[in-house]
Parts: sequence; C-alpha cells; structure tokens
Amino acid sequence: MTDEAKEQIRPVPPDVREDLFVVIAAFNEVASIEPVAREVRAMFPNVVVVDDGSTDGTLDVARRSAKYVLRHVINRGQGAALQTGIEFALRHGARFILTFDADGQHRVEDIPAMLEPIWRGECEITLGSRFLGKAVNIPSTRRNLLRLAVLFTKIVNRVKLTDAHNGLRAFSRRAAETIHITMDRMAHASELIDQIRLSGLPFREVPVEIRYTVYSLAKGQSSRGALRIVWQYLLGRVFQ
Ligand SMILES: Nc1nc2c(ncn2[C@@H]2O[C@H](COP(=O)(O)OP(=O)(O)OP(=O)(O)O)[C@@H](O)[C@H]2O)c(=O)[nH]1
Ligand SMILES: [Mg+2]
Repeated sequence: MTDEAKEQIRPVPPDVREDLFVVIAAFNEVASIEPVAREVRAMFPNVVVVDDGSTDGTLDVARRSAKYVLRHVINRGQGAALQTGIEFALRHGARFILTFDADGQHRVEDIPAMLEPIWRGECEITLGSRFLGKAVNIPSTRRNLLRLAVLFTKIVNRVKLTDAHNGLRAFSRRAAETIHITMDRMAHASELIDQIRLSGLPFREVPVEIRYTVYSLAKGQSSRGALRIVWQYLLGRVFQ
C-alpha cells in the first residue's frame, strides 16, 4: 500500500479494530492467500482463513500468515466456508465481521469505509459495490453477467442493489447472529439478500474497488458458473 493510499483511509477506532474478525474463505488459493492475509492482518489483527478443502497447500501457507486457520476436510463451497468463519468469529466475541475474498480482488483500504456506517450505528450490514466504486479491468462479459445478477436480485429477491455478488460485506454482531447461510456454494449471495430483506436489518451499499487480475480471472466464475448459481439458488429455495 502506498503512503498516499494510507493517508486517504478513514480512521477506525481502536476498539472496532480489535473486535473485528475478517473472514477469508479460500479454495486452492496457494498463490494469493499469504499476501492477502498478511496485508489484511497488518491493519486488522483477527484474520480467520477458512481453507475449504484445498488440495494445493493453501492450508500450510495460510497457517504462516493468518491468526486463525480453520479447515473443511472436503470442499463444501464458499457459502459454507463463510458460515464456518462467521460462527467461529461469533464464538470468539466478534462485534464486527467482514468477509474478504482470498484471490486478491479486494482492497484492504476499502475495509474502513465498509465498517464506518456500522460502528456509527447507521446500519447493521454493508455490501460492497464495484459499480458505485470501481471495477478495474473488468471484462465486458463479466460486467454484463453482473448486470443480469442485479436484475435477478431486483425481480426475484425484491431488493434494489447496484452490485449483487460482491464478496466484500460487513456485519454487526447482531446481523451476523441473525443471518444464517444454508446454501453451501455460490448461491449463498442471493440467499443472503433474501435474509437481509426478511430480517428487516438496515443495510447500505458502499463503493469499493474490485481488481480483475489475470490470476483472479483464471480462477473466478464463468458464464456457465452463473447459470449454475441460479439453478442452485432455485433448488435451495424449493427444498429449504
Ligand atoms: N470458486 C470457489 N471459491 C471458493 C470456494 N470455497 C471458497 N472459495 C473462495 O471464495 C472466494 C470467491 O471465489 P471466486 O470464485 O473468485 O468468486 P467471485 O469473486 O464471486 O467471482 P469473480 O468475480 O469471477 O472472481 C475466493 O476467495 C475463493 O477462494 C469454492 O468451493 N469454490
Ligand atoms: Mg473472485
């Protein structure tokens, strides 16, 4: 992080910093988990990596860089990994919980702005929005898919958002206790939005920057993956 970037970051009260748990779900992220976890930890000590049954050595590398490392013995999906991390954080007394991707797409500098409306008591949940902020190097197919996801959220979840599937989210303790992710894989993002609406918990979108690097693009979701997410969500709604 440059000195200029550091100066622009909003201050975080020390008690908020100490009582924040940052949950990073990681599946086969051996190349990125160490720098990501270290960078977060330099600002926020309670970093929880949930290794989601990786087979590439993510676990060992995470143990070098995160304060807490949890492991699923089999790959269960991002939704399940986040729920595991959130429950761990609650058990350890977290007052604030933030989810952060392991693939280097998020910026640590965005965390203070995600937390501020919550610690000021203005809302219970914040959702990062790359379309209020920046989506650096986003391919047009990905942009269009995400626009469709926004439309889907408006029609099916009946919530108006500008960005529906952003992994950067923050919760108050009360919100984290209320919300319970049951959709193990990527459809949890839509499930979460349903739960926010049903719970009536106040939320806000916060502009953030998402970086599409060669690495994250190679690992991220495909167009077919998007269809699978819709299918998993619909199945989850029918059988829940
Ligand atoms: N794909 C995938 N990611 C997982 C899983 N479990 C945990 N994760 C983590 O979830 C985070 C987000 O995964 P991505 O596949 O990049 O999803 P995304 O960021 O919503 O999609 P893109 O915008 O395409 O990058 C990463 O930190 C992954 O390591 C899993 O089973 N599959
Ligand atoms: Mg990603």
